[in-house]
Order: sequence, then structure tokens, then C-alpha cells
Amino acid sequence: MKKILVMVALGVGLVMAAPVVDGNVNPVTEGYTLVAENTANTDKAGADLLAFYYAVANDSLYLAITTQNSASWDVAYGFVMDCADGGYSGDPSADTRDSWGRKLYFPEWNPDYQIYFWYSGGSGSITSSNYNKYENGSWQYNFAGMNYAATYSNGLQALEVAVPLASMGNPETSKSVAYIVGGDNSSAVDILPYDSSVSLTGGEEWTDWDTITTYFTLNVRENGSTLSMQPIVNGVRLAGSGVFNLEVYSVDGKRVLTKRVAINGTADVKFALKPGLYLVRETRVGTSKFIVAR
Ligand SMILES: [Ca+2]
Ligand SMILES: [Ca+2]
Ligand SMILES: [Ca+2]
Repeated sequence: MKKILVMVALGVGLVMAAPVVDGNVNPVTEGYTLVAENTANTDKAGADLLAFYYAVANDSLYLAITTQNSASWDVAYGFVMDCADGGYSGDPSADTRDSWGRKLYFPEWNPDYQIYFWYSGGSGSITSSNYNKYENGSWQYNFAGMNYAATYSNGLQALEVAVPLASMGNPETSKSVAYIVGGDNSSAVDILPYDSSVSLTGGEEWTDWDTITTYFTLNVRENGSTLSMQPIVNGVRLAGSGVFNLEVYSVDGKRVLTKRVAINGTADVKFALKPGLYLVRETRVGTSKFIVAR
């Protein structure tokens, strides 16, 4: 039987923008959205955040921070995600603390997930990490996998972490903050977006209770999970952000090609096939028919 020559032509406007978890944060090439930035220096040379970013790609949520650290101190870097009703609140009067025993109080929104990294000033690197879930009144530690990388030079300079959206229950949004706390029995000394409960100066910030009411709502589903596919002449139009695994079949059920396409936005994918009717299937999006015209 004659082989069908398969060529794939990708439409213009195709953008591949997914972060690489390597500890280098490049917002433009990696497709990061800036959550918050604070160029004002704190009075804590080894605990000074600069910016907080996020991205959604490859079915994962990417969180990243950069710092203005100029000293290597023992500190912990944290992120919280609030994706569903209920969750951790904390309670200063009952001394109910977060998953690492830090004094963070969330009276108005309740994180369901918390990510922590311990940075050892002596070794100059991250020496432990946790991805924790608050469920039924208690914390589950390392309940799911995550991927992270950081760069170091006089303290941690940048940190990237990726968690599967499925581990968060594929939420539509996540209320989040990124922050730095100290060792045992401490609280935040810097936070993004900035919350007035955390003063950027003063030694008492290490040991007080912080009442966090400020957050940023990450649009997780808007960027990540609203994948769609509709037929156009000679192919399909894809929309969303992520990786599409396309399988094209002829009407007699033969698979004639497979194609992996990463997009962020909208892209027309056209297939150079013999004229006729074809089916294209994408596992999460479904099946579409398209016609290759003469
Ligand atoms: Ca990177
Ligand atoms: Ca919650
Ligand atoms: Ca504090």
C-alpha cells in the first residue's frame, strides 16, 4: 500500500513558553507572570525578597521568587496556595501554627497547600523541602511530588518550583503569597505581595504572629486547563496553554500521524495530508473532524 507522506505545518503565532526549573528565572522566555515585586531593601541582608512570579504550563503550576539577599542566613522560603473552601487558618490565641510550626495567621482566607524550603546559611544551599496539604484539620507532609531548583550566591538568589495541577485538585484559581521565615518559632520577615502585618524593618518581626490578609489570585485554570480544539480547513485551531498531544486518524481508522504541540494562546495547526476527511484526537480535549481540501 502506498505510504502517505506526512508533513506538518504549524501556524504562525505559535509560542513555546514554559519555564525550565533550573533556578534561573527569566520572565520573558519562560512565560512567567509577575505577581508582586518590592525593590525596597529590608534591614535583613539574608532575608530580602525581590519578586514573585507564577506560570502554568505542562499541567503544572510554577512558582518562582528572586531575592536581594547579600548574606547567607538560615531561613525558610515558603509559598501557600488556597484553592478550596476550608483549610489552615492558624490561631494566635491557641498557638496553632502552620505546617512548619511558623506563626502565620490567615483569618480571611485559608491555605490548603504549603511549600517550604530550608536554606542553610552554613552550607549555602537548600537542605530540606516539603510540599504539604491541609486536610481534615491536619497537615499531610510530602503528599505529592514537586520539582525545584535554586541559585545561590551570598544567600539564595532565585528559586523555582513546579507542582502538578492535579495535586492541587486542578483548581481554577489559587490565592497565594511567597514569604521568608526564620528558624523554629519564627514568623515572616518578608512577604510578596506585601502585607502590612510584616514590617520590613525591626528584629521583632522574627518572633511575632503575622496576620496575613493580602494575597494574589493566580489564574490557574484560565492559563492552564481551558484547552480547546476546533476544526479549520486543513487542520485544527488550538487554544489554551500547555502541551497538546495530537493523534490524527484517517476515516478508515488508521493513525496517520502524531504531533506534540506546546502553545500559550491560540495556534492554527495545519496538516499536509492527502485530501479527505480526518479525525484528530487529544486525550484531554476530545476529538474533532477536519477536512484537507484539494
Ligand atoms: Ca528557569
Ligand atoms: Ca482553602
Ligand atoms: Ca513576622
